[in-house]
Amino acid sequence: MLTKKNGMKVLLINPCIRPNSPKKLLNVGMAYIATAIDNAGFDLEIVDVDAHRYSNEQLESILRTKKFDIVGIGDLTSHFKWVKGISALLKSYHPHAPIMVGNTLGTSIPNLLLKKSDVDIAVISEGEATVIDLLSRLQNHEPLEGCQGIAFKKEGKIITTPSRKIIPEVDSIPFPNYDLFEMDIYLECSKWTIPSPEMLGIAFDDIRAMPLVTARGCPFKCTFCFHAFQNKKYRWRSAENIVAEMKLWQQKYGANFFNFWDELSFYHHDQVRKFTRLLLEQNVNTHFVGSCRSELIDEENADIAISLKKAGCMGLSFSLESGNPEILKAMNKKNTVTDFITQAKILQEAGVATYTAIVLGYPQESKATIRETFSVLEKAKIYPSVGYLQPMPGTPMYTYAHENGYIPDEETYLESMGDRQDLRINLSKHITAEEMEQVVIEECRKLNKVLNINLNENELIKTRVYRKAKSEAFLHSFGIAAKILEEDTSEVENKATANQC
Ligand code: B12
Ligand code: SF4
Repeated sequence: MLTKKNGMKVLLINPCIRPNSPKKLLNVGMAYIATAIDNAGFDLEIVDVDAHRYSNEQLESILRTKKFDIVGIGDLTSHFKWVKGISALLKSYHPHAPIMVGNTLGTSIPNLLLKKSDVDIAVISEGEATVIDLLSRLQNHEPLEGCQGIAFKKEGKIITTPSRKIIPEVDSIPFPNYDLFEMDIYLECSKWTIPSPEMLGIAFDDIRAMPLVTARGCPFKCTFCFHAFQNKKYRWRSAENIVAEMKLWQQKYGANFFNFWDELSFYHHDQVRKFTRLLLEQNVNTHFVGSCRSELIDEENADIAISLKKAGCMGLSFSLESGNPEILKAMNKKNTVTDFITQAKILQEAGVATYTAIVLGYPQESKATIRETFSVLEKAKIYPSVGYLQPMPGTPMYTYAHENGYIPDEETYLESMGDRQDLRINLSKHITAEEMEQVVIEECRKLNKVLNINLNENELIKTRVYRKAKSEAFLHSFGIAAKILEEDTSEVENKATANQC
């Protein structure tokens, strides 16, 4: 019999984004939604494909017999194909249960998603309040037209309701209730999520890392970037609220490392100063990595780098994207190469690791601009996460690619999306795809040598954490990583791919 706390049973399906990865990453966005649903008293069940790595056949047999009144599917835009398949399957077995999808897919292409799949309701942008409003209306048989922040199918038409205001005070959002997920599985794999485990001074197998979202959105509008809080005000949590969450996970799950999964963790000097001061005052004694922009730290406020280090910051990521000023302008990045190099130097001197990403393949890209980007990386002494421009729906670069004939059919393109480390569309007006890939690999090879990173040929682009596992010393100190070496090459390749964000 169906147990109903509040008259409705909600099923959430957490997809697996990278099936070959040893990493199993808690779905924080879904955790916030699940927490809101559970707190509102609805009966909730989560089918966690990522945690269990269910095959499509296993998932089908699980879903066939499940009982629920509404189902929500987790996603990224690059998961369109999968969401389409799962929604068709759900409809075939449960034709009367509405299917909802949120996150970047629901936010960036609500209409296309509703037209081209069996999804019934797209939840747009911030999900907590919208989902509860939606569930209450479904439960009380009230019209969905009154629910702000959704698009839904009705009698063959798509109805989009007015957008919902964002939660003004992010500190008021309850911490995610991770007990709704199988934490043993996630904590066991969490060691794979550390960018530089050798810096920690903790044995690899003892690492218990947790994700934490300290801010929502980003005040910038780079032309290639889309996130679910696009065009919404940038909001960051108070230092007190973040530290309280860190301490809770230390106590509850033995967390000794925090990955800040933000668009932008540190924007203002005061924000960083308050946070680092509080961590030290309260003796939190932990490690974390976060993100910032290249202009956060310069010679005049280099003290920030030192206090970050003292407070347990192991690394900061700040994206260069391109070393060419014209391309940076086209990206609307509002960054300078000089700031990037200065900040890298200051952080490195303070003992904070520096990570960056590059986006190659804008229309202005040429062999010379690619070389320019790599020469900046060499000066900054950072080996990047290399990626190609993968136009994301909802961005100016997607509109450009669509309008200029690079995306003749949107559905086909959406189905082809995946890791940005693979070049799918070449927008460059100056070089062919083959030329671009060739110069990129040559430049990666050179940088690998100059920075003495020791990456294998097959890891030059699909690298990140795994590249650290290549040094003998690293392998000896960290048991599990060593096992990878004994595995066959295809497995090694998968793991390298898996570690690329
Ligand atoms: C963790 C993460 C990942 C993890 C995902 C793990 C997981 N299971 O969640 C991994 C490493 C796998 C990943 C991969 C990629 N990622 Co990523 N990732 C993130 C990151 C850093 C954090 C996500 C998060 O926790 N957000 C915080 C929560 C609170 O926000 P949220 O997820 O948006 O959730 C809210 C709403 O969206 C909504 N919601 C969320 N889920 C659901 C579900 C339902 C049912 C409903 C109704 C509502 C709802 O409610 C939530 C609360 O308000 C974000 C950046 C960011 N800060 O969002 C990028 C981000 C999501 N990733 C991004 C990108 C580009 C990628 C890659 C394509 C990059 C690459 N290397 O190729 C790959 C995908 C590759 C592939 N093969 O498909 C983009 C989004 C692109 C897009 N349009 O989908 C982001 C926004 C970063 C950016 N600014 O570029 N990523
Ligand atoms: S790329 Fe970074 S700085 Fe630019 S809009 Fe996206 S999150 Fe903000």
